Amino acid sequence: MKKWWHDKVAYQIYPKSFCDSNGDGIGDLRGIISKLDYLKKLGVDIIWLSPIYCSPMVDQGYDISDYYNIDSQFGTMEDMDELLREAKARNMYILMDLVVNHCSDKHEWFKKALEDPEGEYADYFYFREGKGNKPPCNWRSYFGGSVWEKVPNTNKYYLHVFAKEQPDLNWENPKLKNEIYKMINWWLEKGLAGFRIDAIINIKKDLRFQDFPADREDGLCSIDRMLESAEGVLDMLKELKEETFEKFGAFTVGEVFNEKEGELYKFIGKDGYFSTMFDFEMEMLGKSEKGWYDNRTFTPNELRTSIFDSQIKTADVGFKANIIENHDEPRGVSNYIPKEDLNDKSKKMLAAISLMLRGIPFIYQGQELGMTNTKINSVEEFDDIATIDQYNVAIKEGCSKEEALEIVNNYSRDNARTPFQWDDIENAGFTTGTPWIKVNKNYKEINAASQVENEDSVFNFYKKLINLRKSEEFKDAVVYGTFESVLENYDNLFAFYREGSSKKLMLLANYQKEEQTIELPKLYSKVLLNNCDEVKHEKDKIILQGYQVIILVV
Ligand code: TEU
Ligand code: CA
Repeated sequence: MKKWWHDKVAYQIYPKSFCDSNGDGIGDLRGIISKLDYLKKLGVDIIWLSPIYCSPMVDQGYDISDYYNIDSQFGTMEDMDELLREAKARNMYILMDLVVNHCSDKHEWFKKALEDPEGEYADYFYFREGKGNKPPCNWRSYFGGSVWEKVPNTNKYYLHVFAKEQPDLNWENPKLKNEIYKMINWWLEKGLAGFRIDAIINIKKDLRFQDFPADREDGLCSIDRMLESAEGVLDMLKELKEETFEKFGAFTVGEVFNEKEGELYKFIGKDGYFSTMFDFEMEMLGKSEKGWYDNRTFTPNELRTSIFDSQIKTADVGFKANIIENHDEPRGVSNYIPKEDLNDKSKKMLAAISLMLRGIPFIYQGQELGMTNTKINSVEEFDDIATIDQYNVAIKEGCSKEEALEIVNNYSRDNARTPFQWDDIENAGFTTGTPWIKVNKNYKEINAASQVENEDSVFNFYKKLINLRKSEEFKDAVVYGTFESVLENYDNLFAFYREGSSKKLMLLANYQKEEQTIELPKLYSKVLLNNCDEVKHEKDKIILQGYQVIILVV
């Protein structure tokens, strides 16, 4: 059955870094409102806002101290209401970030819990007795160190799988669950279209709180061991959906890592817990559980296999949400294209591959301009909590300072968080004040103002891809059509068909700087999109230039 969101294009805004309307160096809601027409021009329908709730910003808003209010640095509830109205007037939909695995240690629930560690509110969290002088078990938090933090003046500890300022909420407690449902419904009644749902698999814990074998010298184990052994998250997700999203026909996209084999349909199948969930296969490629220092590079062939396998696995189940980057990742173009080959041509190729896949495209702010990783020159310049941890992990594992710095430059979440590059005036037009995080030095070459004007820009290539997806003629193939990979015997070639009930398209991408000669299995009738000036032929063969991508009607 077709759903209203199947043919939509989504866009993630990281509010703090998008557009500052009042010169305090921090992006805000009025800044977003002022750029809705820009997003409309690109072809965006659905906008996901990273958290704008009240927050001490230890993890940039993913630590929420009040779910019912807007943090003053982003604006007011009136601004939010206006954003909802202005979006609606443009047939656009707003999603907020739903961060309910944990809250902030400054949330009133947690403050009350600390005041009375035996009382009602302690049970909104996981307060547990230590083992002698030691915490209840040896799990490592995502941001380093134990997941347990001492509750002052007791032998108890509270659980935090992220930072210690992000205590985990106890989803076993019906009172807590009902508070969360109430809050979600309150927002949906206000006119939100839905949510992006943060770290949702984490809500179910292995309540035995047992040790697992240590995997680093710190004596701790990856939190993934706990997630693998926890059972029952599916029941929680079902109830969550029934109590909230389902009643409103809300659109939801889950941040789901490592769902268990064969359970995909429960997440995004016909009666799935979510509308869709992110496809993280390409993001996970080469990543090591040991830390960023141990990540490995990968070849275009490996990338192809990971993307195509995921397309095939999802085909009969539902739609995944396709991304090449987000606020937790380095910039896609920097991550997936070798430095020496990074140019508009290769950026467009990556764009075409991503947007022509079956699924819902999510574009991260600045991706449509081909924004790149930034350069971090010293430890003092990091802002992100994960980056600081990973720098220390690298040093502990024997990397030199220079090596550690290079590693975090490659993977830091700060890469995605530098200000949006609007134009070539000071601070890239992001703010008239001092930006909270440094602007990428390349804003004079890469910015929206020049790209919107230039027919050949990365921006306009994205726009063409979006138009193709939405066109009456080809929507059936691009949105609803099947995915079939071909020509897999060629190296560094991404080739696939998208076939609808009447039209069949083919994408061909030469993922290398050298040209490559291809023998097509079928004749084509038309070139719909090309990132080069021409399609070269030699008899009935096609010669693809380095990083050329073409979309054909076959
Ligand atoms: O991310 C969940 C998550 O698993 C990440 O922490 C991931 O491990 C990390 O980014 C790797 O560098 C979500 C949010 O997207 C992230 O921004 C938050 O920090 C995190 O939850 C906690 O809310
Ligand atoms: Ca501001």
